[in-house]
Amino acid sequence: MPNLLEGKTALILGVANKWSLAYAIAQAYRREGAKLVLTYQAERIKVTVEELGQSLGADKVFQCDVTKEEELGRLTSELRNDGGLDTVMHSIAFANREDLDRPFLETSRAGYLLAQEVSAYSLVAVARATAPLMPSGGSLLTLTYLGSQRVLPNYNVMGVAKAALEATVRYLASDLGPKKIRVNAISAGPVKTASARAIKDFSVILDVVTQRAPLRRNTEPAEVGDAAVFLASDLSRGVTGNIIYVDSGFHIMGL
Ligand code: 1JT
Repeated sequence: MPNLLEGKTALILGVANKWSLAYAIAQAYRREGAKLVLTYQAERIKVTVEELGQSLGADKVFQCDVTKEEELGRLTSELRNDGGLDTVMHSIAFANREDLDRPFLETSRAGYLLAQEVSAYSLVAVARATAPLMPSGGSLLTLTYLGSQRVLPNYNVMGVAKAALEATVRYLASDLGPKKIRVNAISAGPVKTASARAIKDFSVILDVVTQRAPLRRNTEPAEVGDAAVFLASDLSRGVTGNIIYVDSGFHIMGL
């Protein structure tokens, strides 16, 4: 494999554990020669993420809660002194468990707003905080899921948040294109991450994919990592505002 990200610095938000898609993406970026900067949301996972950073060969690990403007501002200043960025991977989402368990109709105002703030608005906030660190252009990337486009059982408020996130990708791509910053998303097939483990009947979802997806198998985190390498690298220099499906082809099927 050539070193597709040699000389580039990548900021990755959302590595929480070894199963995180962000972890697989970080591994792929590192393999391709990128310098890594990781962030974690709160003190509670500081030690874990610092250890993950060490195992990945990350250069730096910072705290940054994306719902706090002052923490994003601090991240910007710390990274500015460090020589800027070339690519940013946003791998952050949250919804209250009860909103993924009961009918969508029962979603509370607070639960809806929380999912939107953490899962969709945070991309706007991260884009504003990091664009100045990419003065000669760069790539911003996020993760989404088919539940944004179609109704899937239990995805509920996250589906609505991912729909907003995908529209956010397009509006940011339009705003940041003139600055040579590209903005894209990977729509990953379901993967048994820590977030997914808590979802009831998640193994049924995985089984349906193996039966019906064109490739007849589930998505591996490393496949998402490799697609992310493409989108972070100059190979994708003409690609912006796009949602790339890395899902064994599941999204094309009607039944
Ligand atoms: C969150 C969770 C965001 C789980 C997520 C997610 N994006 C994808 N998944 C996995 C998933 C979940 C369901 C599903 C398919 C995939 C949990 C915590 C909050 C953020 O149903 C078809 C429910």
